[in-house]
Parts: sequence; C-alpha cells; structure tokens
Amino acid sequence: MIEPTNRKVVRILGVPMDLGQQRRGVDMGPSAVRYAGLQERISELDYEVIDMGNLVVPVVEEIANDHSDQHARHLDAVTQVCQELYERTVECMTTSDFSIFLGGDHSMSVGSVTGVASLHKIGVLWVDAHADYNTPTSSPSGNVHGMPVAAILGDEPQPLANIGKPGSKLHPSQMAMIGIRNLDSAERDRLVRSGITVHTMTDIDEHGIALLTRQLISRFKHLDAIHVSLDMDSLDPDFAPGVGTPVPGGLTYREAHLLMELLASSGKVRSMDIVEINPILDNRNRTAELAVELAASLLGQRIM
Ligand SMILES: [Mn+2]
Repeated sequence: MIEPTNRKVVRILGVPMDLGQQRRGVDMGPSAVRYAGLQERISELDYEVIDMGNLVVPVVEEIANDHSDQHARHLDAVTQVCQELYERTVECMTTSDFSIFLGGDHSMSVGSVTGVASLHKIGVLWVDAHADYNTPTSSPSGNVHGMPVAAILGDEPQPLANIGKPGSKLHPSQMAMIGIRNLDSAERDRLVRSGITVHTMTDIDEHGIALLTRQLISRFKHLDAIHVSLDMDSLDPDFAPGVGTPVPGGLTYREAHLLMELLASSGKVRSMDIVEINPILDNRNRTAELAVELAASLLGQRIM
C-alpha cells in the first residue's frame, strides 16, 4: 500500500499544437520537454508529479482544406483546442498545487490563462520576445500565435475571446510583459494604449532583471496568484536556438533563472506555460533542457 504523503502535487499537461503559426515542429515541444526530464527534475524537488498526457490536437494536414481566414489561420481548430484546454486547466488547477502546460505554439495560452483566471484573481507575466497582442486586422502574418494576449483581454479574435465566458478575462493591469524586443507597427500602437505593463529588453539592460521582477511582484501583490507564460523565444537564441521565431538580444541564461527564482520566492506562482519549443530547429534538445531548468527554478530550486 502506498502511504499518503504531504508532498505538493504538480500536474503536467501537453498541448501539441502547431496551428497558430506556419513552421512545423513546435507540436513536438511536449515530447522534447518530457525527454529532457521534466518529471524527474521536479520530483527531485520533492513534489508529487502527475503527467496528464496530451490533449488531442488535429494536425495541419487534416484541416488543410478548412479555407480558414488568411487573417487568422486555422482559427476554428485553435479555438476548439483552447476550449478543451480551458476545461482541462480547471481540472488540473483544482486537483493540484501547481500546473505546467506544455506547448505547442503560444495560441494555446488563451485556454490555459482563461482556465486559471476562472478560478483565481491572477496576474499574468508574459515572458516573450513578442507581445502577441495582434488582432486579425493588425497582424501582418495572420498567425494566431501572435494574438493570444488580445483575445485574453477581450479583443479579437472573438471566438478565442469568448471561451469560458464572453469577453475579457483580465483587466489590462493584470497583464505584464518582460523580454519584449520585436513588435509589429500596428501592434506597437495598440500596446502603448493598452494599459499593459511592458518591460522591453532595453528596460532590462537599463534597470536590471532583479529590480523589474521585484516591481512586477509588487504590482501583483493584491492578486491571489501569478501565472507565468514562458515563451522560450524570450531567451537569447544563443541559449535557446530551438524556437520558431528567434530574435537576437534576448534574456541571458542567468537573467532567465533570476526571473524564475525571484518569482518563486514570491510564493504566488501556481501555474505556467512553456511554449514555442521547436525540436527540429534545436541543437540536441538544449532548448527543452533549459526549459526544464527554468521550470525547476520557478518551483523553488535554489543553488544553496
Ligand atoms: Mn509568444
């Protein structure tokens, strides 16, 4: 008989979706992170880790003839996946102390954030090279992975914004971004007017990651929990080459770790996304290995 323990429970759920962008391979992200030893690593920190497996996600060949809107490609399929992820997120969050959602491209975060926001008054920290704040009208590419923040805040695309309940899931003051260094021009104009806190790489260079992270934790201190949405392209491609849209000049290895360590010390983080890992473009799985290291830091791993 297995003795009951007081260990905290971490749940892992994979979302092998590559429909929100046009490079193939990001659907293999959940496998790459599991192969890099996520479960073992977190178990070593004395958590009970339960892997819930993967959501069923259509592959692009199945829906190649869906005549989807070129301003928001595969929106129907992305919406269905996010709807299911929303429901499974509620299940994960109500039966664990911490949940990790493995992408897949960043469009999946509409599902995870909507799920977490339905249970707790949360702040979301969007760790990313990009703001993902386009709408089908402002987007130059029509890739839905550039739109999740707009949907979460109740803007377009409307089918994504209406998952769970119609409209906005967060007040703009509950959303903050860090690592930003690449904005589309219409997106930049929208972002400046949005009320979202944005810390660009320039801000990090000027003030340092520690100060900015402490300010973010303080900004969210009246909220119940923090959700970290970690796009691996926030890191410099020198450290994380296996992403679909690499942008030079990103977070260093130590900056990313310090960000996670300070967030862990806030005691408020209850959930995270790890997205946009593309094993085809990676170098011997090092991007997934780095993601595992960062997840361990967010779950309280310390050097001493
Ligand atoms: Mn992103």
